[in-house]
Amino acid sequence: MLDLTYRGEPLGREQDDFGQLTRSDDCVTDREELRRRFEAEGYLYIPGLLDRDEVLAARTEVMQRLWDAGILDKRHPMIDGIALSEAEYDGAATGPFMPYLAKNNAALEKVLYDGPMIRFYEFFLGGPVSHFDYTWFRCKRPGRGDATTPHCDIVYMSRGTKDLYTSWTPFGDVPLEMGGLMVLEGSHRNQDLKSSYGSTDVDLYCSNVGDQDAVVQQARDEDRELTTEERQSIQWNSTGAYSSDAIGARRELGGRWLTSEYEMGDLLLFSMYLMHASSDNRSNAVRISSDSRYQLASQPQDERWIGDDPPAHGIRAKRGMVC
Ligand SMILES: O=C(O)CCC(=O)C(=O)O
Repeated sequence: MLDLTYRGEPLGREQDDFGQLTRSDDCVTDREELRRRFEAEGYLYIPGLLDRDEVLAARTEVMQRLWDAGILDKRHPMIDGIALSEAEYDGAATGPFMPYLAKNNAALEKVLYDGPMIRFYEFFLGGPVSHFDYTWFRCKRPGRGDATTPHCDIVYMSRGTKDLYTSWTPFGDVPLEMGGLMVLEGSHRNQDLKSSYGSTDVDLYCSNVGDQDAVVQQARDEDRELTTEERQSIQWNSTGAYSSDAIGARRELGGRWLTSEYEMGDLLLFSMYLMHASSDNRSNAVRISSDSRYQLASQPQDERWIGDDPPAHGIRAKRGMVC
């Protein structure tokens, strides 16, 4: 693990800087033990929980879309997901976050919202579950620009129950050099972090500062999104990322970055308060994965992520607050 990098810099130099995720495939039928581990670690890493053939079917659909979009190198089999080199790539994709890969993708929905995934959550949570309709999908191209910045999910989805769970699902094998997800050991138990950064909301703005309320209201009246300039002029409650530096975040907060070599069929689920990030993709293939959210059906949902056309972080989600 010592040669993992974040934006080109070594993530650590000592063995103590990194660790391996604890596996929980030994206790998937023991609810009490699952709950105990989740409370203690803030995550459950369950290799092989999902149906590998179903995951492969979803991968095939996503790779077809990336192939058609001109992101893959057509001198290699499509399913391998080999990326065009930086020099050959014409910038067809806008960035690593590509929710369109999840839209109208029945094979993906089967993996995420049916079968072993839902059965697992029903068992783990002890009742009927619901999930967000919105699915986050990422395609991390090789290079140093796409590593995920350290953050906790709560700042993006705290308007319903906080007893909410993220599933991070790789749609391909992810060797270490491909930059899979890593979580910051013990960060979910950091009370200072929880009550500061962890209690912010990226869609809240300061309504009592300058003319921000008027700017948001005008966009709403005109039924449009904020322009880049307008967005930049507003004082937001949170910018989302805890910092842009995974190396510095670990130094500040302590703990090790924990990760694993993931395989298709593996599931990593974690708490809203667990800090996570990813390292650089230093392979020659794209790393594709989704993140999806689950909760008990009886609890309130964050409406930004519900429905056929969810508000997401658009104008309908913005709310003023007195700062
Ligand atoms: O896949 C990644 O790099 C980031 C995923 C993430 O932020 C999440 O699952 O909440």
